[in-house]
Amino acid sequence: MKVNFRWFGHQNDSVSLEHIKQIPGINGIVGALYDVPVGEAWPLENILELKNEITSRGLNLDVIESVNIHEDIKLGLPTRELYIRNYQETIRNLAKAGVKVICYNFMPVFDWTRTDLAKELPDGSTVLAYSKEQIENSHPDLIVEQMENDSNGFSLPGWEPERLSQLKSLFNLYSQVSEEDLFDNLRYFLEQIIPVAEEENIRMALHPDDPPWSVFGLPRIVTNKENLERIVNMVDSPANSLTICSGSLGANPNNNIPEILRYFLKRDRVPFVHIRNVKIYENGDFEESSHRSSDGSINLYEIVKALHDYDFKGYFRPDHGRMIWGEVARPGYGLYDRAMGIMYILGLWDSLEQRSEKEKAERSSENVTNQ
Ligand SMILES: [Mn+2]
Repeated sequence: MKVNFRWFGHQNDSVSLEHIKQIPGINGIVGALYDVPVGEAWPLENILELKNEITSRGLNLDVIESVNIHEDIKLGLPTRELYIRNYQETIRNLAKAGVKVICYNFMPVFDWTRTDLAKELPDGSTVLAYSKEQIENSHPDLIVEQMENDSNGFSLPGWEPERLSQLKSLFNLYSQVSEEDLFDNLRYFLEQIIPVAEEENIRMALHPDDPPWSVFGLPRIVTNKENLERIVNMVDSPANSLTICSGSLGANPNNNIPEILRYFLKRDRVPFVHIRNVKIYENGDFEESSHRSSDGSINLYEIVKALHDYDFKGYFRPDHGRMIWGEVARPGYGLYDRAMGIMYILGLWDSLEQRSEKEKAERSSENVTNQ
């Protein structure tokens, strides 16, 4: 299991590579180019520049998150052909730079959605939170405005201004797109992307929708085990894989994350895992919590146990963290709580490792006695 940490580049992140390097067990950075408009091909030169910056600090750049998908692809418009060609070129360029996994999502218009980016918990820490009622009584424009105002001056990943400037026309276009259409448009995309990923030894890792249900009436399909299964079967290849994100899928209590994880690990469709906890309420609200199992609704022990049982060799990163100790950072992406999350996950992993070593030793001594 390779420990990774998301980083937004030296101009866009409050956290430095030097500090990330000091997290025990760290292997690499989950990075991206943030100055290429959605839909354009990522220039090799810029990718190599990012890679050199990261590898010169002794860290790897094996995982990219995200290469965002142009809305025309999700909408199935004729103009998608150009954007799909550009996406293929991005895959080839990333492969040239040694990248192994590309995380992406297929959510119409909005990326992850929250109603509060700094909800205060009783201990004084703040977290990202979602109020169902607030979404139901709000308007997309208001949510966009609120996200911008609450972002501590950082741009939010997935909330690129150029995409959101056309909110109204996008909503009009999506009013004609059903969930079945969205499945068709994803299939069309995968059929052209996956052969290129196979050729280039890259694994595409689709991230679940966050939250895993429709917001503002937009279609959403990457939401549960059944749909994930349908998607990996669309193009049956290990290159057509998943990012299992415990917090995104886990916001719906019907999603049994350890079970889903085991199912797709068995099929070798999980090159990348996002691990975080989330506390869900009966009324459909949820808030992010510390990684510790007892602080949220998800049993992280069972998640790490599933990874350990399958001898997981892929990548994980702590997903979001709380904002603690007065840190000022991009909401969800401070250093301290994410680093603590890594230590918790590694603690679980190491204890499982010790236990299986001990069991192995006991078995072999039993064999000796039996002989
Ligand atoms: Mn995630």
